[in-house]
Amino acid sequence: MSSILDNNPGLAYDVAQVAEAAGYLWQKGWAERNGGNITVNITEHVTDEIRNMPAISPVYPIGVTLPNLKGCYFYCKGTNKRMRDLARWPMENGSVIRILDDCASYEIIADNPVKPTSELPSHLSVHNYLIGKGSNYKASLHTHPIELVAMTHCKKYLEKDVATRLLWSMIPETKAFCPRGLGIIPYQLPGSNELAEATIKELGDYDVTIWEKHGVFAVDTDIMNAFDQIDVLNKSAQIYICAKNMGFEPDGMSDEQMKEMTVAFNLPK
Ligand code: 2HA
Ligand code: ZN
Repeated sequence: MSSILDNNPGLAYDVAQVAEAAGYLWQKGWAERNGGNITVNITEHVTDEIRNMPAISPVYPIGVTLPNLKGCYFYCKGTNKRMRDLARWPMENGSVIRILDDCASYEIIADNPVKPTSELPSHLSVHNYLIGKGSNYKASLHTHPIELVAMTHCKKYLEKDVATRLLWSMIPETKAFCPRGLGIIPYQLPGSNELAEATIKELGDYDVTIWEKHGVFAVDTDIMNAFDQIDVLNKSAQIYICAKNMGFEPDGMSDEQMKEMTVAFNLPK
């Protein structure tokens, strides 16, 4: 069977990266059943041939109007699809969609009529926001990292920047590779527009946000970078929990050590 990926190395590479990341999410235990979702703005790889491809689905409403998405194309994980299956068969467990000119609806164009993720309103609203501010970020990733989600069940970690400072202080690399920290988003219904709006508000200040008692939502230039930011944060959460399990509260890097590292790595304060 022919695929939209044929003769399009840029697009094939993006989708291969999504499949690789999906495998990591499963291996880490962050993607039970159909948990988590991924969307990537692939518009830069779209050729005239792709623009002329007919729809293979009905037109579906997005649920919101997103003016910056006019003419955009996205690879989206399918709703109810498993990350572990997507890792092996990305075009059977996800699809490429075209945003229609009303900026409020979409159609599937390839390879199979796999309906996109239930978090599509959040994902597309975020892409609309990123394009609007001239960002070069193309990927958004939602997943359920165990230790980070566990921390959101405790009020003190939900206060602004408390978790960020704690996680940064566990190991120098965490601030180096997640320099904007972790934004906190109070509980909202999964898939709701309220959740999308709250996420966008926090993405002004953070690349990685956490949905209370649910999971993480991260954005970056590509899917691997989005994954890596979550991975370094969750590693720090594991170190913190490991120390607590050994029976002590970890000291964390001192303010002096944090300051020295911030200057040495040229990081934002
Ligand atoms: O797509 O994780 O939040 C499955 C989810 C929804
Ligand atoms: Zn989820």
